Amino acid sequence: MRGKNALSIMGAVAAVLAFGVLVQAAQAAEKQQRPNIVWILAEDICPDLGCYGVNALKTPNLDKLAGGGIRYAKAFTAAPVCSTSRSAMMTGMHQNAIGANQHRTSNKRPLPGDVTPFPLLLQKAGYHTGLMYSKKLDLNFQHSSKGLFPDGDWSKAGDRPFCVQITFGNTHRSWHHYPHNPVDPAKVIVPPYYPDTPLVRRDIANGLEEIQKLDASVGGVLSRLEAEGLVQNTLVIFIGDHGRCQVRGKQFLYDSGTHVPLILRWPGHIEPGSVSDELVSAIDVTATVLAAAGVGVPEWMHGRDLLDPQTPKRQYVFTARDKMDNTHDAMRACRDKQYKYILNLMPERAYCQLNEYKEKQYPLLALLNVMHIKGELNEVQDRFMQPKKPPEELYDVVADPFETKNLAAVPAHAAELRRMRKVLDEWRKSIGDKGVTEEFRKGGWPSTYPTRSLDQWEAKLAEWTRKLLGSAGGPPPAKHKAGKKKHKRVE
Ligand SMILES: [Ca+2]
Repeated sequence: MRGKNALSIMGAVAAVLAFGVLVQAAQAAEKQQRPNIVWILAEDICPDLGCYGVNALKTPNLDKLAGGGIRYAKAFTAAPVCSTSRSAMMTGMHQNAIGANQHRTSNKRPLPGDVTPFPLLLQKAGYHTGLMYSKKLDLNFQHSSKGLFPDGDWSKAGDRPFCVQITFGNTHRSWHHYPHNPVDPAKVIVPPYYPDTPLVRRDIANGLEEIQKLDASVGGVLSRLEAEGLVQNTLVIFIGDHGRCQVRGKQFLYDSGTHVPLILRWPGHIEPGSVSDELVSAIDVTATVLAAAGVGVPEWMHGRDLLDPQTPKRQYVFTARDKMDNTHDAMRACRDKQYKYILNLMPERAYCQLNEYKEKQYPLLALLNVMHIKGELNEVQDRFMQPKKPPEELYDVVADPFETKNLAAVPAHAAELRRMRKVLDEWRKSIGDKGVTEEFRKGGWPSTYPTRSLDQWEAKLAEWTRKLLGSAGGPPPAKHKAGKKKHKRVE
């Protein structure tokens, strides 16, 4: 009996061990199948890439990435500036719903309720989460960067699937000219709200040259994935953190401030060379990442899984702007495929009220101020330089992609105005938008406008002209240290 019992116990132990091995093998296989995620964020860019039809520059690496996956033609960030947009992407939530809507707020608060940054959800599911190339997070809520991304480079992931976030910062101001890889200023598109001058063309060309540099940096990451045999099981995401850092772009709710490139590549899951015309919010990328990792999209999340055909597509995207540095202003917007409606909650302030960052960084702001004060701008160009804003703006973004004809007061568009106004109002209620307090309305940097005298703006303009065009207004100086350096490969 004793021998028989011992045999049965040994048999049971062997069965348990065998079962354990099977479970481990199944878990290992599941881990193997879960994709790695490489989420690349580019600072301050609109879809100014070759694959988006822009011919003035060359972006072979991003074009190739799009050719291997899907390119979204109508992707928008939830906010037009770093910290609020990044807070929204980090949680998959509109920033006003989580108290993260004031850019670079000093009294950061914890996230409300169940809202959890996506890296923590991935960590629970066994993911390595790391920041690479840049440590930038820029979030408006309490967090610890070590807690969100403790693990660093993907080479340290071991047998875990990894999710790394990479920010490439060179498309942020200041922009430089790269003589070894130039963009011809004659080929750039000058929006009708800027005067067409050599300074304007040079500044736009410099921005595109920075995008070419960014393209090479992205190429470094893609080459490394190829060299390490990781392409097949990696979801690569490329997105802008908001629109371009230019007058009437970043900080505003026009497409130039919120329309971004978005490319996803995931072999076997996304048809190569796809182009989507659906409306997408950057917070949808967060949901897509969690779904791809097998975590699932939390119920509290505003974002939707882009790769789930069962999820209803968006009819509208919503964007919001509040404090920028210490410039107090507030705007809300909704956009469908044809119309954009902007609600200016502080119409009493100028679009170009004081913002120290922009006055230091934007050559065109000096040019526009000088020409405005001298009365040299046309009506479209001068509208952004007015001392007040209209309370509402409505644009037909198909007929008027540069958003220059405000239709809010045009009777023929009254029905669309009512519709968009209602949609925005319902959205604001649904996210608990607190709007503007009287204290906020009166606060911030002085709102007097113009912010400087003509003499002061002319001195600034002369300085920018010297920097961008050379002292004689001739060709730009062919010296910039970055132009001599090889692009740093991401290791
Ligand atoms: Ca940014």
